[in-house]
Amino acid sequence: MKVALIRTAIVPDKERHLAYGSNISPMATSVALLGACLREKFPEVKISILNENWPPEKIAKRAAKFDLVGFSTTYATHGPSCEIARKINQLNPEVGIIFGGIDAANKGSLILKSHFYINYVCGNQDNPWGENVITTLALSAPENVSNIWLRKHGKVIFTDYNYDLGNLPLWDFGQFKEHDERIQPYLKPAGDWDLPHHSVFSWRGCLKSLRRGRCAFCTSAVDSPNFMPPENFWRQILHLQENEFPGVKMNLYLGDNHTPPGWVRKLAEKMPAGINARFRAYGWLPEIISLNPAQLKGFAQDLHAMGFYNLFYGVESFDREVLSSTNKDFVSVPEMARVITSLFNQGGVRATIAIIVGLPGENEESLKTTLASFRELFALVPNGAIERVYLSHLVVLHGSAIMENMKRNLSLCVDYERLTGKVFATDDDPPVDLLTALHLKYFTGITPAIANVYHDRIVDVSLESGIPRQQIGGFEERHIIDNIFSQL
Ligand code: B12
Ligand code: SF4
Repeated sequence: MKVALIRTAIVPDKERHLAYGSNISPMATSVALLGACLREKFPEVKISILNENWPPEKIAKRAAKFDLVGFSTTYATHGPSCEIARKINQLNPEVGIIFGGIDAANKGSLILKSHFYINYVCGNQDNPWGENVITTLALSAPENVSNIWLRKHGKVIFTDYNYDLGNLPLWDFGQFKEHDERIQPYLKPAGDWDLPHHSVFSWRGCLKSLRRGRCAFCTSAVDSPNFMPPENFWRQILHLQENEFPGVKMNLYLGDNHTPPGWVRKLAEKMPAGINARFRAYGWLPEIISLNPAQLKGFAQDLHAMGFYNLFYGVESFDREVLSSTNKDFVSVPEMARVITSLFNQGGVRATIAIIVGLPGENEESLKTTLASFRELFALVPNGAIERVYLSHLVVLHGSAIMENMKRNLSLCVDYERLTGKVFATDDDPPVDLLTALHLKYFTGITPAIANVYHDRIVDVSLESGIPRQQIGGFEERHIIDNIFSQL
């Protein structure tokens, strides 16, 4: 058995700013981990992680020589992944092809119904996880594999799931093609935001979603929390240090949906000697503001002790009504400023502020509120406490409540069909710019022109406040395409 894995690359787009000095993706943890799971269970299986930066034809040609090919995708790489998968199938119809990752997990059934050359999709919204899937699929009959979508007697079905994070093997990037070349830029000193970091994780789930429900744009809350034993987390960090970054201070991205203070305490207690790493991570503001000053100080000290230098806050909007229609809690600017200042002064932890333009209910007034509050926030916190702005326009994703609301709007569906010739409800690869425009038309009071003006103003406030341009960016940090909207 020979297995190839690939994390498909996004198509380069000069307009899109990701908030780093480079838009090149580092080697991806999803496929590194899946490769390690295969290696641990079946040392005899030949595993290769293909280089996503090769031309699609080369990827397809190489992949066609394997028995099983696993694609790790996001919404931005679904289309190109399907295209490569189709070519692989043309070259060798015997290859089994599986799609995985949160985007695929949110539309497993649609993918199999739309693309005959894709055989399986891993996971669903609650359990997108692939460790068991890839290992069992590599060596057993698909019907015995849990947590996948597959075709049976002409029907698409889903099998069930169970997994414990305590069982993970140690992983690294050793199975990636052109490994040495790809790791090279990370082996010399670089600024904190020059290169996108390699990611690690310590738990799965989202407490915000459990306690208050999902944010309306979310596709990746994963309801059941599953924590890694803290000792295992640190063992993994030491493993990366010894195998990938010897003698180098690692700059890592803790990809956990957020980092609860109680969990930070547990990680800090178990941190071993000899860790040479810095981390950025996500924070959930409504939880952090509920800490009293002594607890906040303890949180800042724990973060500092572990080398956490930046917390990312999904603020998204400063307007109460927009937040409420997005199912997010309102946090006042002074409260936000208090937390950011205290973590900065007591632990040297800086902040990333995320803002999304064009959420449900957005209008010019709400954008004015966001802009004014954002400016006020900068005025209230010490210089340097905010070091990055993650600005995006709304991207409507499969699996989100926003997408479901849009599917229920008949006029919107008619517009969609008129412009694409496809049925919205069954399209696994809807054009993101069209969805953004349709959402603006039916669920907000703004046009792309207004959204783009406020986008530019938010960039300007950030620049005036001392944030370098390369530290301003986001999911789709670019102007919304106006001409689609004018056809609606
Ligand atoms: C770290 C990270 C990044 C880093 C990537 C660093 C790296 N190369 O590793 C950077 C900053 C570069 C990045 C960039 C982007 N990212 Co990102 N990123 C994340 C983040 C925070 C963690 C991902 C991670 O490493 N998790 C740990 C691994 C082990 O888990 P995993 O990826 O989920 O994989 C597991 C399962 O999903 C499954 N699985 C995954 N792939 C496969 C494949 C197969 C075959 C199988 C069987 C299973 C399987 O098995 C794995 C193990 O259980 C997630 C949010 C999150 N918390 O998940 C967003 C996230 C994945 N990113 C997202 C997006 C959209 C992007 C961008 C497209 C943004 C943009 N517009 O440009 C780019 C695209 C990059 C690309 N090449 O595709 C979205 C995807 C949303 C969606 N529905 O598609 C997420 C979910 C954020 C969000 N909340 O919306 N990202
Ligand atoms: S967007 Fe983030 S905080 Fe909101 S439900 Fe999803 S994972 Fe949780």
